[in-house]
Amino acid sequence: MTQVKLLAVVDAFLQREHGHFINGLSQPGGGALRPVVNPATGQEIARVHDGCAEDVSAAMAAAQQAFRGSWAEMTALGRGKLLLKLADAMEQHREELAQIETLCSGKAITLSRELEVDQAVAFLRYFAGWAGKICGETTEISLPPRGGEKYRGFTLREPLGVVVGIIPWNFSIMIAIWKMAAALVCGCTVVLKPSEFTPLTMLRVAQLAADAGFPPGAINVVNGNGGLLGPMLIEHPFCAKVTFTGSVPTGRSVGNAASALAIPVTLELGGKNPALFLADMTVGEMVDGIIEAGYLNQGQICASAERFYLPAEKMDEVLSGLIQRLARLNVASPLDEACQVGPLANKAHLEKIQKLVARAKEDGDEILYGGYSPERPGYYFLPTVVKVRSENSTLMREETFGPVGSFLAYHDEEKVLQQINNSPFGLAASVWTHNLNKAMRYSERMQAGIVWINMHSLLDPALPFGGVKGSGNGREFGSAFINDYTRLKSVMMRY
Ligand code: TXE
Repeated sequence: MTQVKLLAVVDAFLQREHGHFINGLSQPGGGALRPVVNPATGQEIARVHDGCAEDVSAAMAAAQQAFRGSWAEMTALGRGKLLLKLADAMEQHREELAQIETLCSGKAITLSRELEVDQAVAFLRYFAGWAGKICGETTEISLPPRGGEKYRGFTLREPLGVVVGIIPWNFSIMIAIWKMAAALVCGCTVVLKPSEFTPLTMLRVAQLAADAGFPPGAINVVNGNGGLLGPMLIEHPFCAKVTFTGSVPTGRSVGNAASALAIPVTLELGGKNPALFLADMTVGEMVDGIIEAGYLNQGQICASAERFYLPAEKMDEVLSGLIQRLARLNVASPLDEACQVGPLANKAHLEKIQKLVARAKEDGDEILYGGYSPERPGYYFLPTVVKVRSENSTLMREETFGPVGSFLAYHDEEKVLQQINNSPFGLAASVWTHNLNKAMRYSERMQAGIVWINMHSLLDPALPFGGVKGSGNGREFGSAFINDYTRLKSVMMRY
């Protein structure tokens, strides 16, 4: 066991008074104190003041002032350089950020280091590379030149303004960085609203950004109750764009609130992602693939697979191999570097998963492994394997967002593709096979924003990410993000 010792700076940070980060300064605010609970122990580790209307107004005003002033006056390359400086600072504070993240979310420390910090740094550097490359185009104008005059047209890419970014608890740094870096490199400024469960890490990142030279107001963080602050932020007159990642019901309400005011909105919501294994894969390859697709970070990844389709003739052998592998995983404190199964992120989430598994039992699904919390403090739930009765089982339709794989055997690839697409959601999917022809054809037919072939869950900043159907709209990353954070202005001239 290699239990990580908390850094002195982490202890000191937890003991500070926390609230918001507005106009370049840490501002506790005066709202009620909300406890931050370590999901590995159930113990309170810090307290954060809830925001109120005054905090929202102050953050939005600071962001608007920076948008019109210091941030707009900076050159595009200057903005890119600051993003690179923040990336360097996060790298230097890697362990500190990773420890704070693990304490708030229960994420295994190795994942906090590699996914939250290292990946956030990679995304920051990717977006920084767009600085100076976001531009319009010049176009020929076809108006008749009656008196010999000529025309020329061109487009300008203008930043939208103040972007409100609403962040979930599953990747409190990385998802915030996706939204923040994309907005900033386009010339927008941001007000971030972290999840109530993970309010600390972005406060620390915002301070690192200020220390790196970001002007006051470019990056603001307001903490508190999402149901209260969300509408205030979206309806604020300075809000020019909303970008949200989180649950389907909250996302719908955010989408409705923004659309009612004609504010552009990007929604990255959950779903019920499928993974299809074709019969040519070996049992070992299928087991490895299922663990990668469904059980990383206790399944708390929006792109994780929850519906697994296995060839009927191999189903029993694969499930028995999977159960043997899951049984060997190390259930441990997330501060243990050998931890492979940590707690779920919060009590409410644990209770939601417990209810869904209880409903599955009532439905007549077979819980082959797990399905309960081990005897230890904190919000643990064992990796769970469920052989579902049919595609109509609750667990084939409702997102658990947890370590609960639902398995259905199939006999006919054509029919299973129809079952896979018969879902109101479409964030992510994967197909696993050595048959290139099938891999290409099936990936084209699967209804999802991203389809992986022989892999699952891994994202790259160069490849757009976002859902189809009920899983949201808009695309993050690639060049696609530019459309989401800028608008085109046309200029036409006669000479
Ligand atoms: O998510 P919410 P919650 C799933 C997961 C979990 C369930 C509820 O199954 O058990 O959702 O989690 C803010 N206007 N996912 O309640 O509500 C909120 O403060 C504007 C899946 O944490 O989606 C937080 O910052 N904002 C998911 C953010 O929205 C509002 C990731 C997300 O919270 C708001 C997280 C409102 N009316 C949970 N109400 C995924 N698929 O990525 C809340 N918020």
